[in-house]
Amino acid sequence: MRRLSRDVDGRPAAPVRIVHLGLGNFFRAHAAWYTDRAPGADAWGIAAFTGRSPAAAEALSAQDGLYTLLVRGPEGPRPEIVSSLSAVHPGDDLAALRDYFSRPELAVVTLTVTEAGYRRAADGGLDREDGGVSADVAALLVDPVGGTVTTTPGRLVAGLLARRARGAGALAIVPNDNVPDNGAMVARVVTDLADAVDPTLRAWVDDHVSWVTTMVDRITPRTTDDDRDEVRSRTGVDDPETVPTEPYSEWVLAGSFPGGRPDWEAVGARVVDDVAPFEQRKLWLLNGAHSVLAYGASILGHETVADAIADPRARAWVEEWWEAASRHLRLPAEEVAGYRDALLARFSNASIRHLLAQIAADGSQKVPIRAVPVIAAELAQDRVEPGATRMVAAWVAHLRGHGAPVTDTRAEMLQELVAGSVGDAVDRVLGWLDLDAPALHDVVVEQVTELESASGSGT
Ligand code: CS2
Repeated sequence: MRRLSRDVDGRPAAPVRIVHLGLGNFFRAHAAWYTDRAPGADAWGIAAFTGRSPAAAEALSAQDGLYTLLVRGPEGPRPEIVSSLSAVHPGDDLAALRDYFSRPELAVVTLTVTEAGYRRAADGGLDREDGGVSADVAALLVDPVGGTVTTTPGRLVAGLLARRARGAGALAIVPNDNVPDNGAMVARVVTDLADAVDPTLRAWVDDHVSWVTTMVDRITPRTTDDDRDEVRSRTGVDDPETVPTEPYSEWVLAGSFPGGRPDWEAVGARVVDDVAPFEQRKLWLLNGAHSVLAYGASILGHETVADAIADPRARAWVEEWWEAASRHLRLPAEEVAGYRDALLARFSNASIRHLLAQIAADGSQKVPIRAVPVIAAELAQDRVEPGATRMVAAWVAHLRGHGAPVTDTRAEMLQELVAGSVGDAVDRVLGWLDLDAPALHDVVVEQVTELESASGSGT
């Protein structure tokens, strides 16, 4: 069976002007795909560093950085080859990372490291208690040009130190993770770490780094054998690095690019002054509904988003959640209605096997930003509606052992929060979420109790 190679399948590798951290499926279906299709793509190569799957570096390098995007839409699956990865490195190749950062032609650094990857403390700043963070600070204090770092803020500071040492000029840092105001968020953790390592670095960073804020969207699950088989039978190529995705895609960016950037707008990205309305629309309506389903519908026994949304009970939970969230969006009602219809179609796409268990992971990072702003806005209007609180209730039931398995970087702390009676668990979780309003307690306790009995009955 044939393997991909640039001699046959793709364009020649473009010179590296973008570094990416976190080479997972989402990046390959999103920013790498926009970069590949942008006019002038032959001048914008990406050097990508793996995150949680270092083996991908070897597998992708063996096929010259090329991979097949399998776009699964209503007209059937459509394979597309993406050529924008000019080099792929394991995440611990710090020599390569420092080398790219010290090149003046490097203009953009993109990130998809998941919400947990930024190592934030509860106040949004860098979590100095995190073992990886303190090890990175210690390593860079001892050896700023060669110290071994592992966290995302640590790797960025190591890169920026190398860039400053070479006088290589300004660049843009572009986080592509689902966190509100993600440009300011990454700026904060990186400058916190920089301050701890070298107090003179902040002034250089202020002058040389542009923090770009984004909203990103494309539903991209993990690859299955079925995806690889589909590519094999349609193209005659054996591509273990196939990435399945949906046809829909959105990328909204705000911020400057002092070293230039690919013409992403020509292929559908939007550059705006304020990302916030887009980000709330997407985070609350899409990701919020995802979390409602991940916790709630997995308790009903469903495995994927498409299965869950076909169940009238789970679908009603999503609609109720949307009713509550939509009341607080700063967007025209027709736009919200159109977006909700589109979401129903996207969630119903059964050719995408999007596992609820995958979405359920890292709830400690997701629930606070997906549920809390909506519940708080409801409380400010004296409303406590079950539609708004169900995500939290289902999360509590999930943490207490119902539905999808618990995978969370803060699992131990969460287990302590939900121990004991339902009432105590709800109190502690609401307190942890800074939602102390007494009016919420009874509603959430009733919902958790209901969900736990649904789980027991297996319906
Ligand atoms: C999902 C997202 O896993 C999750 O938390 O809600 O990955 C979602 O699929 C993407 O944000 C869609 O753009």
